Amino acid sequence: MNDRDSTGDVNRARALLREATNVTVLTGAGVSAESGVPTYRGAGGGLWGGLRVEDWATPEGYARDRPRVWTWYSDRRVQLADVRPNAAHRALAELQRRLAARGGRATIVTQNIDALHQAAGAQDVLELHGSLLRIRCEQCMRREYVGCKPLEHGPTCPDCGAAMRPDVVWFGESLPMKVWHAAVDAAAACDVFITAGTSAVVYPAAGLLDVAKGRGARTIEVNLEATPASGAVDVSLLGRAGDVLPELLDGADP
Ligand code: BJW
Ligand code: ZN
Repeated sequence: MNDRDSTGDVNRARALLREATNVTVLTGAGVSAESGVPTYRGAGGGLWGGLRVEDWATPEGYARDRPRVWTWYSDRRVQLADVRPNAAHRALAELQRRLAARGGRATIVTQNIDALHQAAGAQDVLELHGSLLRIRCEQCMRREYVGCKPLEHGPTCPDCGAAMRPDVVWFGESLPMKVWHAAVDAAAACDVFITAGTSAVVYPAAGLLDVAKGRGARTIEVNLEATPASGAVDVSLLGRAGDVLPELLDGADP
């Protein structure tokens, strides 16, 4: 928060939140950065465990070298065991509680696969890109929670015998349809849409901002730096999510 108008902008954003009963928040890797989870791109990001996400988080990357991709996910899973939610996750869980207490609703839609919103006490989080903590069958619907357990290769499915894979969404793959539709509905129904800690370049998630705007929502961005969304939002707040999101809540209550 170091640009000249930052105090005025925070106050404008607080005023928007004070008026709102239905808020939708889209989060990205920047919201987990202060917990020590590396981002994919932008400030301080680019490499996840030494590998570029564009090269390996794809069906082609998996087909090219399954053991390597399993090790990559296994290492990331194990690292998550020592990771805790930060002030940004806690602020969003608090926003949900406050809005619910006054008959409203805050929906958290996340691109993150680290389950840190849930760990901070958030309810009904919509995980657009799956979860690092689950694996799923390549053939049938079976999903399994594996938590932070190391898994150096995929087990076979106890139901159908096919291979299991990480339950995440790779480039070129469909998002889980029920979750995606729920996210579109939440974006379409909100009075205020917040986009936080995302570079806003990965679709369809980045398009939720347009859905919300198209339905008349007021929009707020929280990020360390400008993104393609910055010019489209009503209020752009430059700063760390762990500082800015709690600040937005202070004084946003009637
Ligand atoms: C802070 C901070 C702090 C840091 N405080 N801020 C050409 C044009 C348009 C689209 C396409 C295209 N060619 C292909 C596509 C589609 C493609 C896509 O979008 N590609 C673009 C990159 C070009 N999308 C897909 O393929 C998607 N599927 C799809 O479209 O299917 C069709 C369909 C649509 C709808 C329904 C059904 C079907 C799938 C996308 C899957 C993305 N998967 C990944 C990997 C997950 C697994 C894994 O981790 O291994 O998801 S990629 C990676 O990027 C991950 C993230 O969720 C996602 C978004 O990243 P995010 O969260 O924005 O993080 P960063 O790192 O990019 O940004 C961090 C930000 O935080 C930065 O701005 C920092 O400044 C900031 N920051 N510290 C505040 N403390
Ligand atoms: Zn199966």
